Amino acid sequence: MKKHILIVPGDGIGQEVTAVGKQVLDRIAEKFNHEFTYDEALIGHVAIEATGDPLPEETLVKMRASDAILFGAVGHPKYDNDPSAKVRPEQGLLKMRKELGLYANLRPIKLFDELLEASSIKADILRGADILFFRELTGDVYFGKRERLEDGNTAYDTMIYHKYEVERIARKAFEAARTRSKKLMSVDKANVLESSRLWREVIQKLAPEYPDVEVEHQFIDAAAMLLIKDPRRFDVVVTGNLFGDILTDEASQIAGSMGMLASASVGDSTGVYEPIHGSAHDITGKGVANPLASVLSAALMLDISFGLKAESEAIIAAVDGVLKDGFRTRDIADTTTDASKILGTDAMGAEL
Ligand code: GGG
Repeated sequence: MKKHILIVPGDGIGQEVTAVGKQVLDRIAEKFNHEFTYDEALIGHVAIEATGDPLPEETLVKMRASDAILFGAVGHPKYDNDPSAKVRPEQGLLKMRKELGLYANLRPIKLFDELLEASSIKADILRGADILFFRELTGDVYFGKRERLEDGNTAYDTMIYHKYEVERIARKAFEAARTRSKKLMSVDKANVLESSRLWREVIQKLAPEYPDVEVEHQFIDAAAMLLIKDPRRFDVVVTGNLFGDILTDEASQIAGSMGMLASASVGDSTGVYEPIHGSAHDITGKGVANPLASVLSAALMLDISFGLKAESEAIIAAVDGVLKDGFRTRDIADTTTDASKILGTDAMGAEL
């Protein structure tokens, strides 16, 4: 199979982990006799530095021309302490999602058995947890009107959802639930927010079209609590952009570390595959970042965008293999880890 993949490392550790993700794609191409060609493009802080724009037009053109995108992360600490900055790395990420119509962000919470002890949650309530989040990606406060009033002391963000936006992601989640345990949890804040009442109404109206799927509604606060208390109660979860952003970071602790969680953003055009973690400037350049989320994102790409199931499974098996062999990056190491098996980014990539 011939495919053209755009590599968009972005900022911070995005550069380091995406390099490993690409190496793994190369190994798969060689092993399974595929031809993957690559191009590279800028986004985020590195793009602002080079062009003044967090998502330059040239990057968008390359994105549209590719079969899939392996993405790293965006962000830079200098903007965190400068609330007045008008141009920010994250704007590149949001514009990319909007321009490419990437409305569904799939975040599988896969717990490798070897990492049961690395999790912040007790192993006995965790064993067997397997969750697939659908985070809506093109609506919510991320895209609603926002403003700081002239007095400088008042600000607002608008949480906005349209029926069609809820419907299209809900359909994806219902379809996924059909292939799994036939249970769908929808998370909202319908006791307070009007946009959540619309969200719930749309899900309830769709439910009769999927009579084989049992639907449960949870408020975001209750869902956040249940996720820690009883993670096995969750299977397929559909939620909005903001709640999904927060809830999946929480869920990363089930998998042992943010460094283990891959994601796929899909919708109207080219799919984007990226770790859920950000640019992590505190560890950038130290060579210690966990590359496995990028590697597992490459596996999602092969499965979802190219339909290469065996190749995707080969990557997951390789990750499982290195963990079984005792290798860890420092984020997933614990007191029982053999110090000689705590690897840096590149060394972990080389073991795969
Ligand atoms: N790879 C994910 C990433 O770069 N995250 C940084 C970020 O700004 N995330 C906000 C979001 O995902 O909405």
